[in-house]
Amino acid sequence: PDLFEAPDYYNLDDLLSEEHKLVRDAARDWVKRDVSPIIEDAAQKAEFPKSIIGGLAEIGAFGPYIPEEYGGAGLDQISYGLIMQEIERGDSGVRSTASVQSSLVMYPIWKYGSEEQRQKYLPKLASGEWMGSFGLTEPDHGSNPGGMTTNFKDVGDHYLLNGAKLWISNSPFCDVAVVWAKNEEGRIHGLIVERGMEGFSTPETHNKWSLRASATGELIFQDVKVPKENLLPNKSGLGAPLGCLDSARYGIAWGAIGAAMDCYDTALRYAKERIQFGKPIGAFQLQQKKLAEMITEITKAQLLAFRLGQLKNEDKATSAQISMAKRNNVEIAIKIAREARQILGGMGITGEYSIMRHMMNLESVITYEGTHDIHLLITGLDITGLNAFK
Ligand code: TGC
Ligand code: FAD
Repeated sequence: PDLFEAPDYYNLDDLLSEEHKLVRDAARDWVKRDVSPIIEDAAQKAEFPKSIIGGLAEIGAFGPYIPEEYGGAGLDQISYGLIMQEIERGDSGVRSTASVQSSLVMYPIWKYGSEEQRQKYLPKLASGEWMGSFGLTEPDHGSNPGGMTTNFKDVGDHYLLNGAKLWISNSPFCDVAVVWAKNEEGRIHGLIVERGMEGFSTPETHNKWSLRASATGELIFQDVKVPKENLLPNKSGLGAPLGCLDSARYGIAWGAIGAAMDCYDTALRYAKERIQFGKPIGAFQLQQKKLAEMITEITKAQLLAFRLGQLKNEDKATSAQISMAKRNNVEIAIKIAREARQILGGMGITGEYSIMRHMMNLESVITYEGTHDIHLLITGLDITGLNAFK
C-alpha cells in the first residue's frame, strides 16, 4: 500500500489547479501515513479508530467547502471530491465519517441553521471536537423517508421528540445529531439533538460484515425535551434532508473512485509480480482483460466526477446528475473490487491486502445514500417525466 500510484490515464491532473493538487496530495499522504497502517486492524476488531479524528480535521475533511469564518476549509467542490477520493482509497468507513460530519451535519446547520446555530456548532464540528450524526432512516422507512413517524410536539417552552432512527453512521459516539422529524401538521423539520438530553440514547448495531471500521447505530428518542432554538429555521419539508443527501452523494461519487483505484493498483502490481506457468499472470489475456476494463471504468468515472464537480462549482448540478454519478461510480468500484480480488487468488481473501475490505465496504455504499435501484429510478423519472415512486 505504501507504493500506491494513482491511475490517471487521461491526464486529469492537467485539469486540476495547484490548490486541488496540494489538497489531494496532503490527503493522500495522510491516508498513507495514518490510515492505511491501522485500518485493517480496526476493521477486523469492528472499531472506529478515533485516533484519526484530528487528522481528518487537519486535512480539511470536516467541512471542506464550509466557509472559513465557520471553521471550514473554504475549498471548492473539486477539492472536496478529491479529499473524499483519497480518504476512501483508505477505507469507505472513514470516508463515511467525513461525509456525515461535512455534508449531513455541517451542511444543514450552515444552509438551514440560524446564525447562532452556525456559531455554536460549526467550528467545533470542523475541528472534530464534536462529532455529528444524521438521522433520517427509520426501521420502517429507508428508501421512503417521507413516510417517517419520528415526531415532535410543541409543548410551550420546548419541543417533545419521540421516535427512532436506524442505521445511523457515527451514532454510538456522536455529540450532536441532526434529526429529521414531523411536527403536528406532518411537516418535516430538522432538529439538533445533543448527547446528554434526557430520553436520548444511541445503541450500536453489531455484527456488520461491511463498513466495520465505521460505527453504526440507532438514535432513540423517548420524550426528549429539545430546546426551541435547536430547530433548523430556514428550510423544512423532505427537500431539506434530500438537499443534504445531494452533497453527500456527490462526495461518494468521488470516494468510490478512491476505493476502485486502490483495488486496481493492488491488482495490477500483483499481476506483474505473481508467476504461474512460468510467467507473470498479467501476461495472460484473461487477466489483461480484467485490468484493461478496470482502468477504462476508472477513467470514465473520473471524468464523470470531474465534470459534475465543475457543475457543482457553478451551482448547476441537478439532483438527477448527482444520482447518476453516485450510482455509476459505486457500481464500477464494486465490480472492480470483485475482479481485483480474483486476480489475487487466495491472497485476495486475506487482510494482507485491502481489496476484500473495500469489496465488503462497498456493499454498504451501494445501499446507503439511496440504493442502486433508487438512483436508477431517479434517472428514469428525470428522462421520462414518469414517477415510478408514486
Ligand atoms: P418527492 O416527492 O420526489 O420529493 C419531496 C420534496 O423533496 C424535493 N427533492 C429534493 N430536494 C433536494 N434534493 C433532492 N435530491 C431532492 N429530491 C426531491 C422535491 O422537489 C420535493 O420538494 P417539494 O418542495 O415539492 O416538497 O419525494 P418522494 O417521497 O417521492 O421520494 C423521492 C426519493 C425516493 C427519490 C427520495 O425519498 C430518496 O432519495 N430516497 C432514498 C433515501 C436515502 O437516500 N436515504 C439516505 C439516508 S442518509 C444515509 O444513507 C447516510 S449514509 C452516510 C455515510 O455513512 O456516508
Ligand atoms: P429498503 O428501503 O427497505 O430497500 C430494500 C430493497 O428494496 C432495496 O434493494 C431497494 O432498492 C428496494 N426498493 C425500495 N423501494 C423501491 C422501489 N420504489 N422500487 C424498486 N425497488 C425498491 N441512514 C441515515 O439516515 N443516516 C446514516 O448515517 C446512515 N448510515 C448508514 C450506514 C450503513 C452502514 C448503512 C447500511 C445504512 C445507513 N443508512 C443511514 C441507511 C440507508 O440510507 C438505508 O439503508 C437505505 O436508504 C435503504 O433503506 P433500507 O435499508 O430500509 O432498505
